[in-house]
Amino acid sequence: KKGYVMRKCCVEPDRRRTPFGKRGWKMLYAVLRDMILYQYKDEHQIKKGHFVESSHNAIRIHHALAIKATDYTKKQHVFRLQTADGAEYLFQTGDSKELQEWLDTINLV
Ligand code: I3P
Repeated sequence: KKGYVMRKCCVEPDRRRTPFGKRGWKMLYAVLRDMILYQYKDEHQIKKGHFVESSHNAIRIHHALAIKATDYTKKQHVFRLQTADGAEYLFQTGDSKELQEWLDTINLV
């Protein structure tokens, strides 16, 4: 599964709240492969192997949980991703079908 999404970091892998100034939404191209959610600036960066510049560009999905973020009302079609190490992200997808596809893919690996 791959596609453009918007991402917001909420909780860091050390379980601390993502610091102010790093909590913004960012558009990126996400690719789920081998239980890792890779994040690229755009689809053309995949072959070059250029990830987004951030400490969150390869999120391990093993024992992670993706749930629809019904408590987050500022944007539509958003899911929350909680990883095994305690990090937390919000991802906004294009529509409800995309949202469900991401949830199914992440939760079934
Ligand atoms: C954040 C940015 C986010 C906002 C977040 C801000 O600022 O404005 O859009 O989240 O609010 O901290 P920055 O870009 O400087 O990191 P929302 O869009 O969800 O409001 P938050 O601190 O309440 O998470």
